[in-house]
Amino acid sequence: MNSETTAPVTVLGLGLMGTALARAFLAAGHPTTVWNRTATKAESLVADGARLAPTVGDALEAGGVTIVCLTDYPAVLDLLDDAALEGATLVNLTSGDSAQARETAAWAEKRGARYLDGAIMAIPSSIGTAEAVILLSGPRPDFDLGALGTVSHLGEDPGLASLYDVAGLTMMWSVLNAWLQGTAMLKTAGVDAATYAPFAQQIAAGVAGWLPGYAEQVDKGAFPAEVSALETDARAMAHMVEESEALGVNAELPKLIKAMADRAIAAGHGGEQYPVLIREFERP
Ligand code: FVH
Repeated sequence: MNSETTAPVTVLGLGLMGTALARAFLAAGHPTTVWNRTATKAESLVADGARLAPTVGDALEAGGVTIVCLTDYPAVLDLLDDAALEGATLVNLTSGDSAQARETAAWAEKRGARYLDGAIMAIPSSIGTAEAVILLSGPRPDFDLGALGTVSHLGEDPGLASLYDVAGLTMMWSVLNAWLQGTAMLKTAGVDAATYAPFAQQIAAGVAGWLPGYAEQVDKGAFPAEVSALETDARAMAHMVEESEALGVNAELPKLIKAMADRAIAAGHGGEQYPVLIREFERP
């Protein structure tokens, strides 16, 4: 056991995720104090060596870092409103948006706490493995949460972890929706989801490989058509809409994709490359 894993930690909130966090700390050797509104949820952790604090105040006094993982930010404020936070180090891993994170940081700092906001981009069963991505933002941490997974500090702005979280969720659901659209189309020809999945996986991996080059174009604000012009892409998008309608499957996503490209073309960007659509995404 190294000195970092002997650092005490406290976990407030023992839902599915909070329990996984506390279990990973215990497994790594951290002296772990836990508290949950419904105390019975702590039983198995206590059996594995966690200390159950009788009150939130007692939990906060246990020393070290206090991880907060509740349903939402109102629950966090509700729980900690009457607590003595002077000198505490809080890491709030509850999901929310960047405005909530910044407001909660200001609220906690006013009460004398050091506050980091965070986001967990993982499911409970992956906590404690390198696959679990934990994002932190706020003051640079002088503690180690490596027991939980792959932890990255994104910067001083406490809203950053939530912003990355929401950006990541947008990517995740967009990819899944695109896969489901293709699956619905192929099912009409008797191709099942499992047959299409490896093909879709290959496309997704290929597209992922374009991102660094496309990011360079976005950052420079210059979109030379090195591979394909947007107006060429738009012709393929028309096939996607027509095919969906002809097959009698949902055409909302193909229409949305095409409508955004059409607007950019109407604004004079038809000869540029796809990432020029950032202009559409940047608009309210
Ligand atoms: N589970 C997951 O896969 C996702 C992965 C990505 C990140 N999320 C976020 O993590 C937060 C907690 O999620 P969870 O899955 O642990 O949620 P639950 O199992 O529903 O547990 C909720 C805990 O919050 C406690 N709680 C709620 N309201 C209050 C309150 N007013 N005062 C005190 N505690 C409160 C609740 O207590 P109890 O009902 O057991 O007494 C649970 O401990 C969440 O932000 C996800 O978006 C997880």
